[in-house]
Amino acid sequence: MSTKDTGKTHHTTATGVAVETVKAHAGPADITLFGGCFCPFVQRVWIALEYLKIPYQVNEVDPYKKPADLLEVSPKGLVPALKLNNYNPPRALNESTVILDYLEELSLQKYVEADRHLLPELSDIYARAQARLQAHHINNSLIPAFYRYLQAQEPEKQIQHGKEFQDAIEKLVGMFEDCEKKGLRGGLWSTRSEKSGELGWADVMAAPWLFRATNVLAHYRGFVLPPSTKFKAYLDRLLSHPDVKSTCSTLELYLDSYERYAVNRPNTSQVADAINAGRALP
Ligand SMILES: N[C@@H](CCC(=O)N[C@@H](CS)C(=O)NCC(=O)O)C(=O)O
Repeated sequence: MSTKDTGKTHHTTATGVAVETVKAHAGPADITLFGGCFCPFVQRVWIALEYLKIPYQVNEVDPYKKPADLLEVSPKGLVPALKLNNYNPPRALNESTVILDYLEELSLQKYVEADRHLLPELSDIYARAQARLQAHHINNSLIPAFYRYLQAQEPEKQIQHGKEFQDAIEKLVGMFEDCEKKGLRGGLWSTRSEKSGELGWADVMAAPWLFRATNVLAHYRGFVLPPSTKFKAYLDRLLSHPDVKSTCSTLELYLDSYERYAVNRPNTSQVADAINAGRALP
């Protein structure tokens, strides 16, 4: 599929349900989230903040303009970043996966009453390791395959990378099924969580790209999700989860924001450059 470059670019303010969430978190809090509404790395942190019920303030910034307050908390000028205002002077944190670790630990230490966790109980170290293994696969295979597929311009490359992305989803499904068979806590995949709406580590890690597969990849690459009905049911549960939905903007925002990737426009982003150069993602 070839896409015409109409010059659309990323949005800088959230739309739809996500605007309400931004408004609800406009006041000062111990944690400031530096985020951009289109960014999937931001969305995973945002979902975690909502789910773990950790108080935060949102500061919507344009990571391509690299404002000084963003560079203060994120050396490469990437979002997401956190400013921890309860320290004097305030402290900073960046890298979505490291931020997720921090938030999970913060929920165990400080927001105990919410009793919400993304990883299995501390005592089940094998189940925790499995959740991390799933996250490793998401970060090292599924996410790079998503961008390779979206940025590929030649039809044969699109087919090749589309297949890689599909295979990465199927491998994740295999990992979920394996954990379920072993009776390990595995987030929304397991039937146990169907009713309780318990989000897991891998759910939060992958949700933003699975969501963008249903809109951005479907639109620009004609992507069709794996035919497994169990996966479809899982995805429906994931994308309709209140803490995922509350961070989602409207379709137009994603289609506009990802045109740059779909036409592989030069100087799109550090992520796009890394994919084009065959380097690891920033
Ligand atoms: N490894 C980083 C990646 C974050 C990232 O690439 N964010 C993009 C927005 S989706 C960004 O800030 N891009 C700015 C740029 O490319 O200069 C993480 O996991 O937090």
